[in-house]
Amino acid sequence: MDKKIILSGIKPTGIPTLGNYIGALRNWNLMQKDGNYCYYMVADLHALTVRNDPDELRQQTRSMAALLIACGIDPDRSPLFIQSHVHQHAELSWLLGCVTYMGELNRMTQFKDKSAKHADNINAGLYTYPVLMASDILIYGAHQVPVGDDQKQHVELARNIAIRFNNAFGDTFVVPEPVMPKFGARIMGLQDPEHKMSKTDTNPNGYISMLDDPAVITKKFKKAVTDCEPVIAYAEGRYGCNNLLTIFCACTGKTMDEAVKDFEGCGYGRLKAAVAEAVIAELEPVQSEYRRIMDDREYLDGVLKKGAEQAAEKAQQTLDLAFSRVGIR
Ligand code: AQP
Repeated sequence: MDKKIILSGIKPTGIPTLGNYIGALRNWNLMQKDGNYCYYMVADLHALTVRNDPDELRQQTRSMAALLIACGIDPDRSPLFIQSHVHQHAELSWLLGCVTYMGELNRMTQFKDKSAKHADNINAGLYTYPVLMASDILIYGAHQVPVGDDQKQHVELARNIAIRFNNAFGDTFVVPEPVMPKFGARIMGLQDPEHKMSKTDTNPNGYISMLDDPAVITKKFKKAVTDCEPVIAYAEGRYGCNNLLTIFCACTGKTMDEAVKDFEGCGYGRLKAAVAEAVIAELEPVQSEYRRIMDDREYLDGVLKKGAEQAAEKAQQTLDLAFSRVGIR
């Protein structure tokens, strides 16, 4: 298999959820093991598109970096950095914004969703955030971007921007592709299983945080919304049940057929307890590794400093090329 350059990022808008973990984080770890060259980023600039508390953002940014390492990212092999520490992202974003059409940004479903959710703060950053995300990807020459289903549209926009820029100014950017997990590209909320699980859900029972303790996880699954059908099955329109089965498969490695068979003749109580157990077993080692890393301030600072230096070296090369292509340098 060809070795690829991969870029992965996550916004430090809160503690990541089980959705972030299944849809993204745990796959990031696997991708670096295939001999690919991976860049891992905590996207703090993206976190500013909704109102934020400065102290919380600082704390959540570090905490996110520690969680990424706890999920298996090896900073000795792959640069792990904070987005704002590599100033080149924001600079390239300006160039890319000049080849992005408003019509394209108007179509972004996440902008529509977030505008509805934050009607009192529909800022320009929220609107142009997919351009900054294109910059995050293109600046490293990433071939692949592992994402959950909700971010696929943004990676497709990055592709279009790269192709348009290359056509206008000559070969400059690698055209990236989104990579989605086989299972769990969209984990749904536990209280509203027709919408994706989100770390900024105002109802904490709607999501499993990666740092929830076992008792809380069990309680949240117990309260999960299902339906009145008597049989546990994976079927059209059975959002809550489908979601629990998907989480079960993602955490146990079972196929959907095997999972459905496991719960033949069982009620939702049994399914919910089994899903909770599988999730607790999956998250427990990550949680204890996280606590260990957070206790070692010097180590984490060192990792992030080195990661930013490595990332900036590559980012500057791409930025210089892009600037010279458009006639600025
Ligand atoms: N529910 C989900 N199921 C599967 N994958 C998901 N991802 C997010 N939610 C789910 C994937 O996680 C990666 C990092 O996402 P992000 O935090 O940078 O942004 P997001 O997609 O906006 O995630 P949230 O949790 O919904 O954050 P907030 O609440 O701040 O907007 C991405 O690859 C994403 O696809």
